[in-house]
Amino acid sequence: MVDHKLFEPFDLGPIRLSNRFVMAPLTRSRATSEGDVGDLQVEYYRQRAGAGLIVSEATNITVEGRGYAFTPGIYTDEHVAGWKRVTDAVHAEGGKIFLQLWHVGRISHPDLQEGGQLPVAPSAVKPEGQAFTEDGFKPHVTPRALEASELPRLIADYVRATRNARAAGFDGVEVHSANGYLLDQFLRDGANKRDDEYGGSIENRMRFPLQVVDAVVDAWDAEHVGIRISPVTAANDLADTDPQPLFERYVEALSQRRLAYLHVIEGQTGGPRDNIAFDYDALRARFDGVYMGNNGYDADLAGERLEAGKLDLVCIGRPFIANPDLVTRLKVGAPLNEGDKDTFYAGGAEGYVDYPALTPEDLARYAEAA
Ligand code: 8OZ
Repeated sequence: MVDHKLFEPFDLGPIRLSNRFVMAPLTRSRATSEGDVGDLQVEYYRQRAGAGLIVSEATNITVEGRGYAFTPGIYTDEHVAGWKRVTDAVHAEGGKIFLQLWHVGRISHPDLQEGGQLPVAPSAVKPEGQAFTEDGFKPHVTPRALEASELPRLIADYVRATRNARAAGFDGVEVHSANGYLLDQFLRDGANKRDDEYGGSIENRMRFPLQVVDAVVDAWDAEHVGIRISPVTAANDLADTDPQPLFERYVEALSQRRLAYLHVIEGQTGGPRDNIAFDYDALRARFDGVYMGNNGYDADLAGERLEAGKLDLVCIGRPFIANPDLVTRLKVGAPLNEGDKDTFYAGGAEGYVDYPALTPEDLARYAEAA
């Protein structure tokens, strides 16, 4: 049975959500070459404002942090103006929206960098795989290892992006510390081979991500800052030799910061939940705050885990692509539209803003049957 508490309002600190369903950050690659958003994104996010909370698609905090063509930015005045139209549209529908702050680190390509420079990373370790450039997929390169003396510059980029997100009307920001991007590259030892105070021990590997979190909190406040982690996902060729103690320590440190929420991808991002053993309840126990569970959830699993005290918010990704009114559909038990994978990242309106919501007649029919 669906847990009805999922459909009731939830107070995320000072932010009242209309329900406990969160639309996951979903890269859709429809921004301009400059990272601007416009009419298409306004319509897309407006259609999905029935989620209790939307987390925006991952958004570049700077050119250096960009790893995929046609992803949006939050580092220019034009970016702020474009996003302001999106947040206004979501708010007009009674929704709430956080912006996800993104720096990809080594998951980039010189074609996406200013002056064709190398991508930056904690260490010069090349990931397997390919980058998505404006000319298609190109193999990743060996990144340039960041000097410790450069890190304040990156922190300043996070701070500027946070201020910009606030100016653009977002309800908060989510620090992207998952899926093999920059902060995750510092955390997990598959990409962090440093021998300074930013590498080696767990304490050292957490140092830069926590400095970023502290700076972002300083730039706004803890109630408006969430964070996303993915302890075992293999996305972007990243792994850690011993993730359980690493992420338990990280979550303890995050808990001390009193963040708005902890967003955890349980298992492989977009894949199986349980093919790698990991104790997520141990993370939940270490975080004194709102726990957002993600990956492969439907309303039944979310209801069960909410009932068992294992999550507060449930974050759903792909079903929101094809079902703008997903929460309504789950509530009335209506069938879900199937998403078309060919248009997930294809650009343009098709497969983006043309998935149908239920009509009032459909709704009446399902409500009657329920
Ligand atoms: C899919 C395609 C491109 C980027 C992530 C931001 O995994 C992403 C992403 C996902 O967090």
